[in-house]
Amino acid sequence: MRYTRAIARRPGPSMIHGLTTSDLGPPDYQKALIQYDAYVDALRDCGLTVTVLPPDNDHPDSTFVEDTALLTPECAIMMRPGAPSRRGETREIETVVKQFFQTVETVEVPGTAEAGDIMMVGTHYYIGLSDRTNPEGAQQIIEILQNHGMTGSTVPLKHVLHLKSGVAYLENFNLLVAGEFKSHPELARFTRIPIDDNEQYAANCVWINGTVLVPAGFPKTEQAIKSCGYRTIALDVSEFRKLDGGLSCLSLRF
Ligand code: CIR
Repeated sequence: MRYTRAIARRPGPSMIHGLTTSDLGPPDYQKALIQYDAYVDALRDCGLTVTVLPPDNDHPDSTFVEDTALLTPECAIMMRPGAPSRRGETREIETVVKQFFQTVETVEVPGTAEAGDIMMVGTHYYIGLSDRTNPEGAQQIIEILQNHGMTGSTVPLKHVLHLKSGVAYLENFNLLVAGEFKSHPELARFTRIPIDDNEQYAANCVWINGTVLVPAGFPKTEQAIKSCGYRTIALDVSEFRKLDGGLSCLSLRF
């Protein structure tokens, strides 16, 4: 697996009104922009050609582009976000996705799905059932995947926003796992790298072409990843964490 491209969207000033369950306070927009630019630089450092879209200030959470689409080697699938305030984010992303994909499918009513809930492992996709992704949405995605020669299965979640808030696939069957995923039966086939309970946020890492982006400030997790032989790049994403967002959420990689 080698990624060549990414789509990202710069945050707008309205990000301070983004959805959150955290008690970390509103993000500092200027600081977020500096962190964002370093993130895009890191994507480029991993060999990706990055399309950075201008802010969509009508949608405070629109910088979290990962949730709007699932990009597979065979097709793109536009999501229908479970958060009503995020539904309008997909329209413009779809026009961008169509520049790169011939086949673009869509999750339809009554399905809801956000791709932060979807983890790719080769041609299989694990789909978290969460407050944002419902069984109808997951079923539609599984059928679309099967129509294109891929497979999918569901993973019920209890405590995190999205599946990838708690797990990160690092290829070679290595899976970073936090909290409820340390013993989740659906994930038994992986070599699980457990995350210290004090570093739960660091479960949202991103593997890109052999390098793993890790959030700065979580030394045990970064060391555990290094010990598995990966190069790491630590990035400060404190302002995005205040909105329950992390490294994976900030781009679509394909
Ligand atoms: C939300 O609640 O939808 C945003 N504030 C955060 C989305 C994070 N996305 C992700 O984990 N893939």
